[in-house]
Amino acid sequence: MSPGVFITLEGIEGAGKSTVAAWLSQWLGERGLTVRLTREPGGTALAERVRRIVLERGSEQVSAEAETLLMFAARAIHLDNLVRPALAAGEWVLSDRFTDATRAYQGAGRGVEPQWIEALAERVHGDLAPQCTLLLDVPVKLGLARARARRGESDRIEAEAQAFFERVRTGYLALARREPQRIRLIEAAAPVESVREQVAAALQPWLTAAGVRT
Ligand code: Z5A
Repeated sequence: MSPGVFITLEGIEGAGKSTVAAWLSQWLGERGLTVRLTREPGGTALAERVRRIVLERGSEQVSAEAETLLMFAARAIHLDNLVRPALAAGEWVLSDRFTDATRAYQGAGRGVEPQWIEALAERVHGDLAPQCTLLLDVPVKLGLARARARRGESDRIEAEAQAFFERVRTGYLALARREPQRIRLIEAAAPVESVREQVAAALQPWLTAAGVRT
C-alpha cells in the first residue's frame, strides 16, 4: 500500500481554513479517496485537552515559550495517535494548521527564536513534513472581520491586537517565499468558488498521482 498524502491548511484567523477543509474533505471523498480531517492544536481526545489549556483565557500568565511547548506537546500526541497511523494506512490527512502555525504565531507573532522552533520541529517530526501546505492569505482586517462576525467570545490568542496578526501574516508570507514548492499561496479574499478552484489546482500533482480525475 502506498503511504497517504499529508496536506496542511494555514493562514490567519478568518482566512477560511475550516471552510476549505470541510469542503475539501468531502470533495476528495467523493473522488474515492479516504480522508482524515483533523486540526491543531488538537485532533485527538488528549491533544484537544491540551488545546483547551493553551487557548483558554485564564488568570495565569502563559509565556511565549510555554505556548510553544504546549503546541508541540499537542502536536507530538496528534502525530503519534492520528497522523502517522492514518498516513501509514494510505489515507489523505488534511490538518487545519501544523508547524507553520508555530513558526508564524509563536515565531513571527511573539518573537520566539526560529532556531528553537526548528529544533523542536526536528525532534518531534524530523521525519515528516506536509507534502503540500495551502496558505490561505487574506488582509488582516478582512480575516478579523470575518472571524468576529462568526464567533462569540474570543480565546486567548484571538484576543490579540491587529498588529500581532499583521506580524503573523508577514511571517506566513515569508515562509511561502522560502518554500514555494511546498507552500501554495491561495488568494482567500476571493469568493468561495474561486478559493475552491485555486485549492483544486494546487493539489493537481497529488490528485494525478492518485489517479483522480477532476
Ligand atoms: N495556534 C498557534 O498559535 N500555534 C500553533 O502552532 C497552532 C495554532 C497549531 C486556534 O486555531 C488558534 O491556535 C489560532 C492559532 C493558534 N488562534 N488564532 N487566531 P484555529 O485554526 O482553531 O482558530 P482560527 O484561526 O481562529 O480559526 P478560524 O477563526 O475558525 O478561521 P478559519 O478557519 O480560517 O475561518 P473559517 O471559520 O473557515 O471562516 C471564517 C468566516 O468567514 C466564516 O463565517 C466563513 O463562512 C467565512 N468565509 C470563509 N471563506 C470565505 C470566503 N472566501 N468569502 C467570504 N466569507 C468566507
